[in-house]
Amino acid sequence: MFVPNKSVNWILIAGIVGVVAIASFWLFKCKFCRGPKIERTLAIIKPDAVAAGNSGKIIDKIEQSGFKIVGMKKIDLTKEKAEVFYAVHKEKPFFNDLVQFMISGSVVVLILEKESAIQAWRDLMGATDPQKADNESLRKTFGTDLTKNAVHGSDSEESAKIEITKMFPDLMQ
Ligand code: FUP
Repeated sequence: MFVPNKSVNWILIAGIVGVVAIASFWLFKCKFCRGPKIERTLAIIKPDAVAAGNSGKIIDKIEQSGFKIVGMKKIDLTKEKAEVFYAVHKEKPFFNDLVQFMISGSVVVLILEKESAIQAWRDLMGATDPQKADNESLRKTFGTDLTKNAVHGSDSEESAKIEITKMFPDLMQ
């Protein structure tokens, strides 16, 4: 609202600019200045790695990399459970082979916790295809091919929540 007196106009403008500047600063601060967030992710040591006796070495790597193991159990997935777990890939040509592989032996499922755990665990796993994964990664070290790739990890906050609930239904999150 402008009033005839010019100096009052300037005071008004300065006030508005000030309020906008302070609001922008706090918005920016909220979005960009927050430290990394403590997250939980679901990890699976797949049947190839368990059968090869590599689960201990993988758990060692997990602990050396600063993850806290919040939950861990060795289980045999049923066909139904594996199908539900990988339902997002239902239409893919590799779906049946993937499900068969996941029920071919025991798996170790873990809940891992750390700052930015979802990305940190995916970095430690390496690329889906062990041939293309970084040298130090778990998939490069323990995986064989696109299906027998040793480990699984959630790919987002949303899927981490869903996957943790699927594998640890009794856990309060
Ligand atoms: P990732 O998130 O790295 O586990 O990879 P994707 O979500 O793309 O794939 C899920 C799983 O499907 C992988 F672990 C392995 C399997 N897969 C195959 O078996 N064949 C393929 O061609 C692609 C993926």
